[in-house]
Amino acid sequence: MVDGGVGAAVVDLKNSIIFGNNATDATTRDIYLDRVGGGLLTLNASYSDLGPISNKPTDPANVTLGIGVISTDPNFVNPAAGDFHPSADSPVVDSGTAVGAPTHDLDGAIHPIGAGKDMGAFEIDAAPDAFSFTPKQGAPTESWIVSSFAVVSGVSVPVNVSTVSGEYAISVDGGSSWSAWTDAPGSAPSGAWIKLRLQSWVDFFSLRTATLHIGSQSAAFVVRTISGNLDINLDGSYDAASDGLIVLRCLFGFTTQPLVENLLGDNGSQRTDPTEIATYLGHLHSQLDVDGDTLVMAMTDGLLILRHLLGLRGDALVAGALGPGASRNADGISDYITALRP
Ligand SMILES: [Ca+2]
Ligand SMILES: [Ca+2]
Ligand SMILES: [Ca+2]
Repeated sequence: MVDGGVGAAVVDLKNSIIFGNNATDATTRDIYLDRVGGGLLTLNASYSDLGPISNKPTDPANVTLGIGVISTDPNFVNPAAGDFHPSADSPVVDSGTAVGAPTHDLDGAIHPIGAGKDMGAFEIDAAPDAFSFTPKQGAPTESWIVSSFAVVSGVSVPVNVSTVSGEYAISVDGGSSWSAWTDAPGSAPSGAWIKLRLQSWVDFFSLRTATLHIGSQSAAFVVRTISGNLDINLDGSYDAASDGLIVLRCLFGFTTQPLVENLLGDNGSQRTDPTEIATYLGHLHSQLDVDGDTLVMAMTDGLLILRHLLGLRGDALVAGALGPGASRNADGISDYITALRP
């Protein structure tokens, strides 16, 4: 309430927020002006967010709403709990003026942060740091693939989170527990971890992308499906005597007809042209490093695949067939090859 007595009273409002207030004469008024007869009362406002003004109709005060005055909910973080920091998407952010403003806000932050000074007592940082996701190669088809997590940083208030073509989950306890997966917009505080997931494509060697938005930043999570499976001759089954031996011959350097000679039989193979098979194996090549030593070799990877197709497991699978730098043990190799024969 501004009460103008006899004489002249001039009130200047700048960088101020007066909202959600209950002024004297009505519950829906934020500012109540009462110019007592005989006095002069002037309200000049600029760069402020002001709710409805009650200007007593008899002898009204002189009100000037100048540049930068808005009347929109400032969207405080939690006013009921006494937190009057504006939210990241508040209209007061970057809408104030630095002219005549103090150098620090009520928290001690130095003005301005972002594109300009915020109205009100607090200067928030609503611009998160950039983040990114590592692309995923060789993902199984039609499966949920989960990204690494991004950390919300560089902000002093919670920021909006949303996704396109994916689902996200948030942890606010350093990854101990996670929210349910969702594609609905939400928000996350500074320090939160956010991971993204998407459903990989049904086809081999095909990309699918989901995007996560954290405030003004966004990053894509790109997932490419596995290049193919071990049904090399495309007859609907995984067989040592055809698929396994073709892989082994390929890794020994065979091309053209010797690659498939006497291995296709008459069993309904739909991929029989040696050039087509060589192209298919070329796509699959990097995924044939089944022992995980970064090399694709006939007498290790090729033999391991052949043995797996013959049904060998454990020591019988890997004996004498591991590269010196193999990073997978028998179980790991078996799991890896199993994924290639879904
Ligand atoms: Ca600002
Ligand atoms: Ca086959
Ligand atoms: Ca290898």
